[in-house]
Amino acid sequence: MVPDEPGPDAGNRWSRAADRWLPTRAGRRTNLGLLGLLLIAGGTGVLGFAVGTPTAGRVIAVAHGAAGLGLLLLLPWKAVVVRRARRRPASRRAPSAAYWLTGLVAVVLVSGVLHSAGAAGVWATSGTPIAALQVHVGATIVLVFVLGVHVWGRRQRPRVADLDRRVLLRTGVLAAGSLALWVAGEAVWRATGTPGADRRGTGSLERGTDEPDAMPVTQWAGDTVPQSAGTVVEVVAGGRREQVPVADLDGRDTARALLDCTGGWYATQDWAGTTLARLLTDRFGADVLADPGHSIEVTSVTGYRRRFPVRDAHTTLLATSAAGEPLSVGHGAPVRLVAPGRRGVWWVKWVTRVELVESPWWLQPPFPLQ
Ligand SMILES: Nc1nc2c(c(=O)[nH]1)N[C@H]1C(S)=C(S)[C@@H](COP(=O)(O)O)O[C@H]1N2
Ligand SMILES: [Mo]
Repeated sequence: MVPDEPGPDAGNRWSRAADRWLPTRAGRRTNLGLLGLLLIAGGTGVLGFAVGTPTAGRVIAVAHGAAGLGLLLLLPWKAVVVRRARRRPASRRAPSAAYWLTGLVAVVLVSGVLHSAGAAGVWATSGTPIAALQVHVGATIVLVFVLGVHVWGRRQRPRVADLDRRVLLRTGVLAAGSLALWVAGEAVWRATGTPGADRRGTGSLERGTDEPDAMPVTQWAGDTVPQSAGTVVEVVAGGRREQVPVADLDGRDTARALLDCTGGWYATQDWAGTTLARLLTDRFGADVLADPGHSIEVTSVTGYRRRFPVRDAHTTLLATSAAGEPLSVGHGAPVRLVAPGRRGVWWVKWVTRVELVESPWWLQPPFPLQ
């Protein structure tokens, strides 16, 4: 690490010793490398919440972890850039955004590593532990704003010359080094037997498989458990509508499926209810699902909603029970969606309405707004 210098006097002994050992060619490429890693980490972080399938989820989670850890590899170079900036007259020095940035990146990195180690909570306020992952996401949101300010002030346009062979080679070395750090981290979790060793590909930890009561009750940002949910589901397609009593949905179809919450936990249950395909085709005929450009919108009594491609209709269940017991209120009673292969945010609870709509499923916010 770089010894903290007292001021702009560059000539002292520490500084000269450091100059000899530290990388000499630090500069815009270091900054571009850091920005690239941050963008990869941020992008894969958001994608990781959207993707629910194991293989894609794993690739994204590994890229996310490696990009985050890769920042550490560029630290010695960045230290030189910072040291140089500190020698400039005070008026031209980095404003305090840079210090905030350093602190925030540290919080994001440490909370990310804690989560991957399997830490359930980092501290408790009034008995509810705040998950490391919540700190990670919260600090990232603040980081995005501060980083925006910091980068905007010192925009550096990539040049064609940045694509020479040496740079490509270094990029490869950085990528390999980042991956190696990630692998080393996993090896440590394994060797020490931390809970993080048993993470799912998405990074989630197991909580309450085959025991719905032990499974966490989780709300997406801002939604709350309703006082009461109706006992009828309104089913709509092509201008026709039917009121379906929830009792009619009981146990006609079953699925053993895994709920993986972006909050960092997962559980597998035996769910029972009725598939969306059966619900719709029984009432409106087989043709109702024929157009692949259509989608199925599932709405909660709270207003929370998600739209699904019609191809999902055969695997997606309106479930009324888990592990042979009726759902609890927290888990979506009397009826909730079970969407195998999709992250928890898609599993709409307290369903009141299922509608076949003529627009495609991707015409919706990537995450619920409620
Ligand atoms: N209506 C509604 N459904 C919802 C949510 C919500 O906030 N409101 N949260 C979703 C999220 S993020 C997850 S992970 C699962 C959690 O289901 P559980 O509380 O039964 O464990 O429900 C999903 N369904
Ligand atoms: Mo979730």
